[in-house]
Amino acid sequence: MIETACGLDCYDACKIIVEEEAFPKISGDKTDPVGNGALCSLLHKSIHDTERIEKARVDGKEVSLDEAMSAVVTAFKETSSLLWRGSGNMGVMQEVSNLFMQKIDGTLTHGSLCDGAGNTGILEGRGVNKVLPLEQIAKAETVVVWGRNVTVTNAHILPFLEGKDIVVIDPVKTAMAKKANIHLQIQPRTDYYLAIMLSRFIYMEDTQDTDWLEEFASEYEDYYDFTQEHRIKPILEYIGTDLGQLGHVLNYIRKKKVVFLVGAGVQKYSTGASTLHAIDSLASVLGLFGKEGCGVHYLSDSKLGFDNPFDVSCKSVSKVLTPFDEFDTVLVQGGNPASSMPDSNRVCASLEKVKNLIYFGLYENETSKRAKIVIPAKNFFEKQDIRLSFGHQYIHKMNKVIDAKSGISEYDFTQRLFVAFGFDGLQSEEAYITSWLAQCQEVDGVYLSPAYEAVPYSDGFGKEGGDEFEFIEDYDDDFINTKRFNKVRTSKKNQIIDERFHLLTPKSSKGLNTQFKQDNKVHIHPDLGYTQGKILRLSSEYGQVELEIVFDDALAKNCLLVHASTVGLNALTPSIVSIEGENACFQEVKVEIESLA
Ligand SMILES: Nc1nc2c(c(=O)[nH]1)N[C@H]1C(S)=C(S)[C@@H](COP(=O)(O)OP(=O)(O)OC[C@H]3O[C@@H](n4cnc5c(=O)[nH]c(N)nc54)[C@H](O)[C@@H]3O)O[C@H]1N2
Ligand SMILES: Nc1nc2c(c(=O)[nH]1)N[C@H]1C(S)=C(S)[C@@H](COP(=O)(O)OP(=O)(O)OC[C@H]3O[C@@H](n4cnc5c(=O)[nH]c(N)nc54)[C@H](O)[C@@H]3O)O[C@H]1N2
Ligand SMILES: [Mo]
Repeated sequence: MIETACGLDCYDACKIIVEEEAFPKISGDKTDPVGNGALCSLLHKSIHDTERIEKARVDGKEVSLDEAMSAVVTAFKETSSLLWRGSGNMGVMQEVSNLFMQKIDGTLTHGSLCDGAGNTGILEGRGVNKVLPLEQIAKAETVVVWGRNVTVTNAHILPFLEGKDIVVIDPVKTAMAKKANIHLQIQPRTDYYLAIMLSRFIYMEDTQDTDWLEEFASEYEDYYDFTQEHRIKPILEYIGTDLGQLGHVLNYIRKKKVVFLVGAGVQKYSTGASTLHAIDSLASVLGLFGKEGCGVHYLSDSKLGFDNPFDVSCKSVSKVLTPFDEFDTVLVQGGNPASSMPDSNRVCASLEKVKNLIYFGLYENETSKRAKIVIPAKNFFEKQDIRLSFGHQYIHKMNKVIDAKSGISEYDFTQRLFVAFGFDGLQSEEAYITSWLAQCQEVDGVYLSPAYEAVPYSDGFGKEGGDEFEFIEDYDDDFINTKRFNKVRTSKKNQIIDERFHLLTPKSSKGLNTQFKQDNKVHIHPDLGYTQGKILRLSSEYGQVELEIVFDDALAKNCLLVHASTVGLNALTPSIVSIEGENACFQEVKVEIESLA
């Protein structure tokens, strides 16, 4: 039996068991508290349905790995080099290549395409972003699923939600919303206001957790004052809800054990940090931190508590607005920026100007097509690694299951560069793996994050504990200003031919970001006068894409939904970063539509 873990970028990070020689047959581990023995279709896809890059390439010509690696060495002798790393493999060894970048005085990236805005909002309130253990979620009475599409992106959490009252807050009637006790189908980008309004009503009816607040968040009266600066009637209208609905929600969250499961969906906006800070502030008013069965579960800092041997001090540029063309050599490792970054037209033009674009990955994609040098990677069954998780405290050693037919691991890639440049200081692969594991808490043969606490924040907030929770006290946006988006152009013969829609870009059940299965559809409400199956042109101030129409009554009439895995989608999305947290703002855009043919 060989044990390993799934390296795909997901909350669940499941344990995998492979019988000796039985690969590609794999199974889950029934004793795994997270995966409970089940494995998802994406993991199976990653083994069975993908075409791997088998051969290295230079200038479009297939070459041996040695030849391609000498082209890489030459490329890194240029004056300026950048490493842009994606999240194709979540193993910690992905970062070993930082050590080489430091040696050549190269550049890395900062900021995030994923959870960075929300993470910053959490740090503002709590000081550290600790994971809420799944075992606490299991003890809740009510779970509020807030901008997370659990059945698609986090399916292994479902057993922990069984038998609970469920409130879903999502502009889309998701599968979970259909089963929930309440679904608040709010307008996109209004979660900050919703959290403020709920806090305000809790104060108004005097059901805040005063004992807890006195001890852990004593500025709560200032926060009450802040919530009162928000006018109730226009804001409820703007959110798309009313007092009656919010009264129902309060019945499920007042004086109960409540967990908020917050997803990436609420924070793909310039204001994403404030949204998480406001949601945490609401949780504090309810006294949900540091207690059994309560808390806020978001994408947590999986490296919290570790001393990371791959932490380096390098120059860095934005991960979201990366100026690729300012570098002679760009290494894209484990990512597909030509498709996954916002504003693809800008990104692709910039990538095309790079003298030496190196793509180091598993599959052909929009980035590999543009690369001068292509290096095939090994997948996570073909190398050893350590898997941390942003969704839970369990840590798995990823053991090698099979020998790769081709490709090179990140460690071997880095080691070859160290040798070619005559650098020293790289330890053995084994030494790094051991150093990560040695830092874990080990309980009955199970590894846990060094930062794991059964009930996080029970000693207060901040890095050392003992600090108080800091409430949100300002907001860099004005909901009235956001109306600049809502320019509706006149319709011909009462038919709406051109309106400005919100663009929702959630994850797809069939793909993992841009991997495996790409999509070509746009979801739209059936009552808008369009025809299913026809082609719709979507345009924003950044670009255009043409997609096939699918009717979807889970959407409000002013929203379009295009899965994040759709080719061409990010031509529409903006080159801006969030006000705080240096995050991409994929949904901070409105689009016009036009039916073709
Ligand atoms: N199958 C599959 N699973 C995945 C991935 C994948 O590509 N495919 N990707 C993985 C990765 S990288 C990540 S980061 C996670 C992300 O997983 P999630 O946190 O679930 O994020 P999303 O799927 O982007 O969006 C979640 C929900 O947010 C809703 N939403 C959109 N805008 C708003 C809003 O303004 N307010 C509110 N309240 N809700 C809103 C969407 O309708 C959607 O239901 O999933 C991981 N798991
Ligand atoms: N519009 C819109 N865009 C989005 C999002 C959205 O919600 N909406 N979501 C964003 C989010 S949350 C994320 S996390 C990003 C993800 O965006 P990226 O980080 O670019 O991830 P992927 O598109 O999945 O590309 C991963 C690539 O990694 C390679 N790979 C896999 N395993 C390995 C390995 O072991 N070694 C190496 N060297 N390569 C490997 C594969 O070839 C694959 O093509 O996308 C973002 N883009
Ligand atoms: Mo992500």
